[in-house]
Amino acid sequence: MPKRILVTSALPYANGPIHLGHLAGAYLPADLYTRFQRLDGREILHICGSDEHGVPITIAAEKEGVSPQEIVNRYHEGNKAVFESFGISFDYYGRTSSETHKKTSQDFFLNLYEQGVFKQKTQEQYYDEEADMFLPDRYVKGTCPHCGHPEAYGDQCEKCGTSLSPTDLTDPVSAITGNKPVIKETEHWFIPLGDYQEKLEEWIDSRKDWKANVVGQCKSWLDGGLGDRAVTRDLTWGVPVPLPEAEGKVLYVWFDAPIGYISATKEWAQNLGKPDEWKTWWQDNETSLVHFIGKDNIVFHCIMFPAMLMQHGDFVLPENVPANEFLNLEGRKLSTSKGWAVWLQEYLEKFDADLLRYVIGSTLPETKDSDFSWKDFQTRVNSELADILGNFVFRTLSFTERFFDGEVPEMKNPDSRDQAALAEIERQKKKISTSYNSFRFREAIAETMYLARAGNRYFTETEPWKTRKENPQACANTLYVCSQITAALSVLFEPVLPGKMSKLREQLGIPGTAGWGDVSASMIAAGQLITPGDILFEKIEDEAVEHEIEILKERSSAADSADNPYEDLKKETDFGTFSRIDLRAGRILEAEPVKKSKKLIQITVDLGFEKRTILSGIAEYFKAEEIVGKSVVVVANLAPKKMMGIESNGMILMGEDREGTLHFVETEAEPGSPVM
Ligand code: B3M
Ligand code: ZN
Repeated sequence: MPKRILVTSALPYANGPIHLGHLAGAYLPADLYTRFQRLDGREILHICGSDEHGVPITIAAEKEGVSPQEIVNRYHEGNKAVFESFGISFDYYGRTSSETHKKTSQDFFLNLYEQGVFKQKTQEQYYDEEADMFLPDRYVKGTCPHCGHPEAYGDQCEKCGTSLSPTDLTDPVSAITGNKPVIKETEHWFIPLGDYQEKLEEWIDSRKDWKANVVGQCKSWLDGGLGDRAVTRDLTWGVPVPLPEAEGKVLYVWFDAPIGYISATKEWAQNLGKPDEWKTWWQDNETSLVHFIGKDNIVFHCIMFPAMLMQHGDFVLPENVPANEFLNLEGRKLSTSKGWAVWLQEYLEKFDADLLRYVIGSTLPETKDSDFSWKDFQTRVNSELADILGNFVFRTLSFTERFFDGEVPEMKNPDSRDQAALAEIERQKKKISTSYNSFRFREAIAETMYLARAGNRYFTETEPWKTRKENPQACANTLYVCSQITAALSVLFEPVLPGKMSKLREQLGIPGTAGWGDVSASMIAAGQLITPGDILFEKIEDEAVEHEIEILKERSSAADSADNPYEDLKKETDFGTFSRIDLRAGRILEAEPVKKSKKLIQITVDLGFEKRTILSGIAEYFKAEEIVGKSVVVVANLAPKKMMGIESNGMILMGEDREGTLHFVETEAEPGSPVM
């Protein structure tokens, strides 16, 4: 057992609010683990904070037309508050725009720089001439070379998960202007990850208790061979590279963000009035460092950051990185831009935090992607929390109140059934501890609920409503045993249901400081006064969850139509009106720009039965000479119209795509053929 545990949860980008996917990936498992270890008397610190740098932030700022600072200020406070309302018990929630962080990450960079680690290289990079900037990472979009997904990002394809570099994309476009980027040279500093390949392999092989999904991803990165990775970017937002020759460059967000764990720990120590205390957590070998993250962050936490830490030398390496897979929503991939998400803030306005902690905790994507659905939410709340746990506690407390004046009765000569039920407490306690210590939180929760189930079954089988008259001591024994189980549950369920269990402990007269070590088969003394109080869990009505599903559907269809970049359909027309338009196939014979016009090209079209002069406003999209020979479709009976002193006789059909780019409507029919 390590002396102390330092838990970190991935620093969420401060570019949007927290949703269920965040919770299932990192924050809830981290909190379950932390709360369990705290209860079990371990020295533990839970660090998190906002990731306020990187392209995700600047893109969000550009979309809204505000500064990156404004974006991060808005979401930092909001996210911090919502985590707290959800009961995520961070010891400190920092932010990477802080001065401490700037200094810590610059010092880290300089340490590696002075050790001669970085390679300085000139690199060809995409550049947007109109926006006048380089296009790192997500600033470039295009087609994924692996799966053909047309909307892959310059750093990753979200469809197939492949990690990319902007120049890997086919048909790249700038995410800012939609322009085709040009290639321009720039200087950057690279960490040669290949140099750490062997050390990393050895280290990962020595991690015996890591999750299979995490080791699998690491292995596939390592098998692919590690290369140089740029740790600087041409951006104006971020931690400035602390070198005079790197004016205008910042640290790559994945270089500075993990260092954010260290800077946040420093700030925590400062606030504590013991500024050096952070060192105990980062530099003492008896610290076990555990990173909770989602699967898309594995490479950074298991390869890049460890390589940085190894090279720096002053810090502990992660003991474990129990990364989770993804949580889907109602059977579909969660997507904030498509409105397919449940925001934590909204949830908390309607339901209790503990319900969601239980439901997500019970379906965590620990080994593979899992699904959250509102129906399942309702079922688990009603038939597990209310019918099993709530019912058991209610039966125990109200029976004690009614027939034993609210006092835990004394147990005398327990029979084998009583003893077996009491024995469940120790047995489950052990099982639950093992599950928590092995990062199997679903199992921990199921084993905890098992104790409530066992309690319920025991209550039903011993029939205290009958023994009350026939055998009062047997009845007393039942209620004694049930009180012990209830008391045990009030601590064993604490990591999952902190709000409800603290209330329950009050009802039982158990001090709030009770810990894992206090859980036993004789946790609550005979004679202890208890108060039944309200039922712990109200059932959730059908309408309530149907309403949530409705909201989800509405929001996603609103996003769909906001997503539709095309004009609405024109009003219906009849066939007669349509058939009066004479469309013909034609071939472009000659084309030349119209003098003094930016837009017009004068085109001679062969219509088979005659040649026509047509003026077309396409000069901004095509060069005159490149359209000669094209087969086109012409509106052949359009009334003549004079432009720039030239008469145009007809119109050439064009398709206009979402970017406003024009494309000819082409036909293979010979010139003169009617188009219908
Ligand atoms: N902000 C990515 C994410 O939110 C990133 C995590 C940083 S952890 C150091 O998924
Ligand atoms: Zn792909």
